[in-house]
Amino acid sequence: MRIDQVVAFTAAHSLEIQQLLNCYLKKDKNLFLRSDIWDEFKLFTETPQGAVLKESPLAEFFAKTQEAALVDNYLYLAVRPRVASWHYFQINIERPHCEGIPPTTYMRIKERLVDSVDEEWPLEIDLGPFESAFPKMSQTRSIGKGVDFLNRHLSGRLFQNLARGNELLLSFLRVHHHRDVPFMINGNIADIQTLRDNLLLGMELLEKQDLNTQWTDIAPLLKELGFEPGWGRKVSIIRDNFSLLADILEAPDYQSLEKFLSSIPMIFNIVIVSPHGYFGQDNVLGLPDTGGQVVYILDQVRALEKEIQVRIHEQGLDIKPRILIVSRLIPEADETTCAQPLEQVNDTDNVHILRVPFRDDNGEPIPQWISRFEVWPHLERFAGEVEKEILTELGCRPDLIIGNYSDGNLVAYLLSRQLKVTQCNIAHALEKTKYLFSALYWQNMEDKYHFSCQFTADLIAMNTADFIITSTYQEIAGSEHIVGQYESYANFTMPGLYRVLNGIDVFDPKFNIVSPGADERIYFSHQETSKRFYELTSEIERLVFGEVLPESRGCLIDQNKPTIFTMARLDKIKNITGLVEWYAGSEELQQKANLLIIGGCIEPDQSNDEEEIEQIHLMHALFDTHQLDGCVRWLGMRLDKRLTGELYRFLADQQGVFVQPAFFEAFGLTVIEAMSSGLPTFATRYGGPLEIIEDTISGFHIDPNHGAQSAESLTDFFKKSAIDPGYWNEISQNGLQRVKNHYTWQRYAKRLLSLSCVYGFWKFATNLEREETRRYLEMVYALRFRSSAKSVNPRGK
Ligand code: UDP
Ligand code: LCN
Repeated sequence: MRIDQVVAFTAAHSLEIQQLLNCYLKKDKNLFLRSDIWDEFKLFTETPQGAVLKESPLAEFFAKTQEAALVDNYLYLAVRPRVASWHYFQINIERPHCEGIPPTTYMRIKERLVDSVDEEWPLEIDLGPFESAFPKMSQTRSIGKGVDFLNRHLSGRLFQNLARGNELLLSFLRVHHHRDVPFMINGNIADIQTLRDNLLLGMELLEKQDLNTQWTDIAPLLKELGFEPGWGRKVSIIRDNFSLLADILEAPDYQSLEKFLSSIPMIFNIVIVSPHGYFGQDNVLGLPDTGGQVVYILDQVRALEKEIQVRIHEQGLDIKPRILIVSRLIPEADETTCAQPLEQVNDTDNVHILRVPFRDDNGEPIPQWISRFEVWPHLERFAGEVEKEILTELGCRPDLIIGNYSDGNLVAYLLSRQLKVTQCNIAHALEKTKYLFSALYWQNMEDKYHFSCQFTADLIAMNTADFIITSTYQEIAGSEHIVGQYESYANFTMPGLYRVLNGIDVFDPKFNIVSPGADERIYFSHQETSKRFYELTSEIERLVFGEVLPESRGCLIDQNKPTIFTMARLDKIKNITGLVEWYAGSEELQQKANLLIIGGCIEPDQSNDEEEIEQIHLMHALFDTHQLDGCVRWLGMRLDKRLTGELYRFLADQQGVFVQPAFFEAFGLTVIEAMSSGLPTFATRYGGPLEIIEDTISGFHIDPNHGAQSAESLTDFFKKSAIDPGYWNEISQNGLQRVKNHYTWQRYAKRLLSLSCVYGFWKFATNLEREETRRYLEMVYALRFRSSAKSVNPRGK
């Protein structure tokens, strides 16, 4: 898109453009979304006056406009010519002329739509100036591959001045120890020359040994040369690491640097913070605020523990790694274990859930569950108590702190700041892009959602994190027409609160895509019959085809039809009621398949979550209005994980499908669970599934805003499968393969641990440089976050 051409074209066709802009004026709206803008533009180009605009530079300009505001005879446009690149313009309607404006002006215009007062000096939070000296990537295809860039940059920068780079590496090797036992090098290596010389002597010494000789057998000799444990458990590994370091000291390259850094023993104790919801191993999934994040973390810790154990073994160390998942202790925890202060995680050696309560003003534990939107006033006190608990539990500082979701990331920030430990963030789902105009109209939503706290917490935590991992690219920077979740924090305004400029830069090398997997012991192909949990079949038959149960509604009369299956928490955004509506609206689809829903509960009074209660009522109303009791089965219960896994396969046996109809899904674990069980999957095109599924190859994208179309694509699929029996299988196999190639926990754990080592070194190397940003954000925390958090009136009071 060439802006000069747009400007010239506007000047040359002012009459037609004036007519186009009048179409927007006639809409009697002052804020337009991308689809509104583009639909109107297309309509106009179908008219005789508008035809000239059809193939013009203006067409691309309008196609790339994400948002527009109409104020005082001006159309203001936020244009996104490519991923993560924004430009702002104004066009005068009476005398069409297009000119660029700074982001501040655009935001000021938007503020006027909300507050009629035009505030000249609102609080502006701008991180741009702090970051200007920091290395940033420039190509959109590099986004999410921060560590590759960082390694290249680091090796280049550190060794521009080879002597300084080597000194830095030497001092880094000195800091490693575990409970006062030194690793890597000792005082016998006082300078870089000695390190070089002794590496050579060490290699000579190792040449003479059998490759399988153990560290312990040669430790005294190597110690004398200045080498401590950590180089490897046997001669072959030690030799590789010695020569790797010798190469780096001589002529560094980024691949060797990453490999070497990843081999240094740095990570033994990890703290994973996930305060809200019910964090437990049983009976929690599907409860309000309790879903994929819990599944993710429980699978993540198993994979991480295993990988750390492998690494420690290879490093020749005898250390038992420890992982603590820190969550909230909920005294009134019903049939869950959330009232237990410490719980071991199943199938792990040394992973525990450590629960710490939220407290009221008198210091008493708050007994009941608190919505994730209302946790804010409790987090600072919670972090203080957690700090003490983890130090007692571990007996030392952790080596890495991983935050989860906005609240966990804020607590991870507070802990990392106190303990001086590497901070990693995982968003899971940022709320900002889930709700339309959530920043601009925050005041209207404040009572319910408290976004003033949440977005401030996000800004602080994402800028203090040493690194951030995301499940997909689109989570960071979106796609051609969809704004990324992180990208949406770059420039935004919350009128009356603050304006944000350069809130986050998605070109920052701190971003890395590390996608999760699905537990392979539970979610595997329906064709792997020897592994199947057939003992659960009769229970599944009862659940799917049985009589009405106290926790169910509807009975499937024709049991020969395949099943359309969906499972999610009953949040509005999951749009399960939407799917029921599409199904109810298509006679043809009803003839082809039944519908099975797992989510929420059947009785509204069993829920304490407003949104869930609303959805329960809506679901009953849909059953009543469309008389769905004979073809839709709704199970309002929480199934154990094995049962869920076998259920996906049971439905695949009958050539069913899985549907994920959410208005927005950050990643979508159910999508990869279903695909890895062999169920062809139809999932929303808004969010992670857009990237997980290759449309029409390994599944299908559906548009939650176009229900009839989605129902039609489901109907087509069943029709096509009936004509061509190989079709169902083709999609099923491609889905399975897709997950196998891209979404596994083993790959995840290896990657995350390597990243932790590289960013640990990066933090060490650049610690002072980010001090200014940190101090600035401390001010934002103290002056802005705290007062917003105080204004939340939590149910705990
Ligand atoms: N889940 C479940 N029972 C339910 C609802 C969900 O077991 O009633 C599980 C599901 O198998 C998946 C997770 O909860 O592992 C939901 O994760 P997803 O990423 O799909 O959505 P989230 O709930 O995190 O938004
Ligand atoms: C939260 C979500 O909303 C899902 O989209 C993710 O799959 C889940 O967390 C795990 O990251």
